[in-house]
Amino acid sequence: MKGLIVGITCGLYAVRANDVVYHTKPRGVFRNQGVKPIVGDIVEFNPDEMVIEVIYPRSSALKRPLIANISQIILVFSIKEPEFSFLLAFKYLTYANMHNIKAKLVITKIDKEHDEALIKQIKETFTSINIETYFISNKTGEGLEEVKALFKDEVSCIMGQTGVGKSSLINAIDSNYERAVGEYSMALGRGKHQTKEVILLPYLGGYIADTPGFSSLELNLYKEDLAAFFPGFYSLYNKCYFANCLHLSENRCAIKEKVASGEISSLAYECYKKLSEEAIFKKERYAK
Ligand SMILES: Nc1nc2c(ncn2[C@@H]2O[C@H](COP(=O)(O)OP(=O)(O)O)[C@@H](O)[C@H]2O)c(=O)[nH]1
Ligand SMILES: [Mg+2]
Ligand SMILES: [Zn+2]
Repeated sequence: MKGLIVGITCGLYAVRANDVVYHTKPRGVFRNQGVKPIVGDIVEFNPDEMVIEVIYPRSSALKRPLIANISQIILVFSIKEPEFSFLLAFKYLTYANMHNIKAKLVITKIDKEHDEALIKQIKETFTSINIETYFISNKTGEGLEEVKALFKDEVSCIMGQTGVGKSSLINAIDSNYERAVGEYSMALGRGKHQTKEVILLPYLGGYIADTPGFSSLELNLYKEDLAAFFPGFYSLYNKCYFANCLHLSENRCAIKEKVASGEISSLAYECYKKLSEEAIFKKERYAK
């Protein structure tokens, strides 16, 4: 029988097929081959023996969160508590680009007192690079209808730091889900109660993944990947004079020209420089 892995608990793989969930184990042969099924895998399993026999090829696979076959990433940030970060938004968007998965931005907690100029700046910055951006409140319901529609027929992975309101968003768009909601702790600077596992919830003909938040430090990007996949850079990448251009101190850099002409916002470029500074090289640049 063909099914979808929707969760993993205590070594058992929950496989959903025809609206029934089976608790299965992978065949021993996978272990010998060093292959591990992950949430999002489409598998062939034997419902009598409750064993997974085949893992179908993945259309995409992320390491953080560990999940396969998603069709879009819904990046969740809050306007406050924790503060919105352009730097982090660009980091996550680069990560999505690297995996060739489309991403959309959802900003929560707009019911909290906030700076309207910041909202305007977020809107301008991201819509100018064709990232759909939505502002919502999980508390008052503002903006939720539009965001609900984003999930139709998609396998969506909700990503974002702990405490931004990922689980609250899932609960707000469907009251059948009772995802554990944590508090944002001022003292810890993050959410207190954390979603611990990756889980796929059926929704509007597709699935939504609720995931544990992870620290941005765990999202390691290399300088080369940033240079190629930073939002807005990709189509220009081959236009720089140097093939391995990092768009920093190099001459005849197509990216820097677009920054100078205003086609790439200086805010985006400042974030790029900072992320590149923090990142390490993937390869030794010059062979000895
Ligand atoms: N005021 C307000 N609080 C929110 C909103 N969304 C989430 N919260 C609160 O933020 C905290 C963290 O939410 P949670 O859903 O657990 O975040 P997660 O870690 O991303 O899953 C909880 O105290 C929620 O009640 C919102 O839109 N407005
Ligand atoms: Mg959560
Ligand atoms: Zn360049």
